[in-house]
Amino acid sequence: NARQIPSPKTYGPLGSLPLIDKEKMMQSFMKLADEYGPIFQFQFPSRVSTIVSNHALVSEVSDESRFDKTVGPALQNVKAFGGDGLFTSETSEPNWKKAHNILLPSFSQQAMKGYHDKMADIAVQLVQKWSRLNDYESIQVTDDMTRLTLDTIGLCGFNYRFNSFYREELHPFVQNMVRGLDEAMNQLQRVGLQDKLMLRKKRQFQQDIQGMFTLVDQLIQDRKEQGDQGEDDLLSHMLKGRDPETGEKLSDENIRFQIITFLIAGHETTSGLLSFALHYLMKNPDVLEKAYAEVDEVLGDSGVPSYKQTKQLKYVRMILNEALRLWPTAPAFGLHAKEDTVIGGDIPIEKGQTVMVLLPQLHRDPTVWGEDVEAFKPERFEDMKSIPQHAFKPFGNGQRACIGQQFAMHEATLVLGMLLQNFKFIDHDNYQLDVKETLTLKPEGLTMRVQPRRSQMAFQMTAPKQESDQKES
Ligand code: FDE
Repeated sequence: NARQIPSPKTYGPLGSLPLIDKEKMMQSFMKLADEYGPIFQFQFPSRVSTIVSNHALVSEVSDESRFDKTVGPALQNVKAFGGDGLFTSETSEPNWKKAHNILLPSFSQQAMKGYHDKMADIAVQLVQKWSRLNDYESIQVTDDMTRLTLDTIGLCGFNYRFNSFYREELHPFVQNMVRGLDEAMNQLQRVGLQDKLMLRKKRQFQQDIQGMFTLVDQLIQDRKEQGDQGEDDLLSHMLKGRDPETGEKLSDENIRFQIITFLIAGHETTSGLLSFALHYLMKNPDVLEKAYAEVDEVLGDSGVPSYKQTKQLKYVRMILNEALRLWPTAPAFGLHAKEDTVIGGDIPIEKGQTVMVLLPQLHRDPTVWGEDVEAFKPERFEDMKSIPQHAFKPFGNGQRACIGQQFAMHEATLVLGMLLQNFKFIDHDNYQLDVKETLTLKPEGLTMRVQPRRSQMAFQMTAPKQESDQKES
């Protein structure tokens, strides 16, 4: 006997749209999941979305023999500038597997050693900026985190300096990207004719896309002209790499899409993660105390953390994981059934039918996390093996999971470690969490103040310790 999937009520051609806050779609879906259960169908004006959000059902749809990633409506719109880059291509598009094979080694744990000094270079810029603030000046947290993560992926990926800490305004590329992503999301909520009438938005969208292409094509062009200078970054890997399966290289057009993809995927998500972590640290003094203790023990006054020291910041990583549990900054992903199948024992899913995994709700499943799901407790991640498979998926699923996971976690651990090493965090106006949704999530309007924790900034002690580490071993 097939079970009917619960579905909120509809309002004619608007479907169920009037039930949700259009600015906060994910958070509205979380409330609907509380009301309608771990699987429900949401009627948009021109499509229906099936949303799954508990551990049992997500375990089933994570089975790659039955489900594969789908480039859902939001990603379809992003395809206008992400093209067949890794994020916005179907698994069946030839360039997905090819680029995946070529790029996998560039994101291995081994590769992180190579990026570490560049990550530290940008992190030092952040610490210097904060250390020069006056007591009464407050920090726009998400803006500075966005400067940091954009500059990091730019430098590690393409040896390009956005120099975001030297500008008030966002870099023009970021303006293009933010507006482009915003438009891609807004297109989702417009009803047919309404969308067609948005001529000025469409023109702006085209201009933004052109702006992104121009910068990136220039980067590729410059690198080709200047030839191989021994760079060891994503761009050089993409230009030189051959798919071990087919022997083929990536085309210039595809490299353009990959670069844009890494810039998008690699910075909003990681900056949101760092921002949420800072918020929760300020609201949880016990956690903050433990974090300071770890950082003082592992790093002390020893200057910019080495790769090895960064790996030792175990509690800092647990804090980041707990932040990703409550607010996974890439909050949802889409899958489709490869054949007719059944989930939850009696819910038929037809071949090609899509489901959306709603991560913030999955990460609040009381059968996994207990009744205190809203509490910020990094100790949940003390032993990663104790977390059931498919209960925690901030980096997505299977072969289509985030290729940048190690990169993001290494970067975020290093940065949070350095901020803890150097600053007292002050929640000066008792910030109340307001989660803003674009393609990603971030704590809207979060500000903080800082005071130095030591008389000598740790970063003034010059170069990272990389060298001495190597001598020791
Ligand atoms: C991916 C990803 C994902 C999945 C999605 C879907 O499925 O649709 C997710 C969930 C994610 N990712 C998440 C995240 C978070 C964070 C923090 C990050 N992420 C970060 C990063 C960085 C970088 C560079 C990246 N990221 C990248 C990426 C890519 C390329 C992708 C696609 C893959 C494939 O192949 O598909 C992703 N990422 Fe991430």
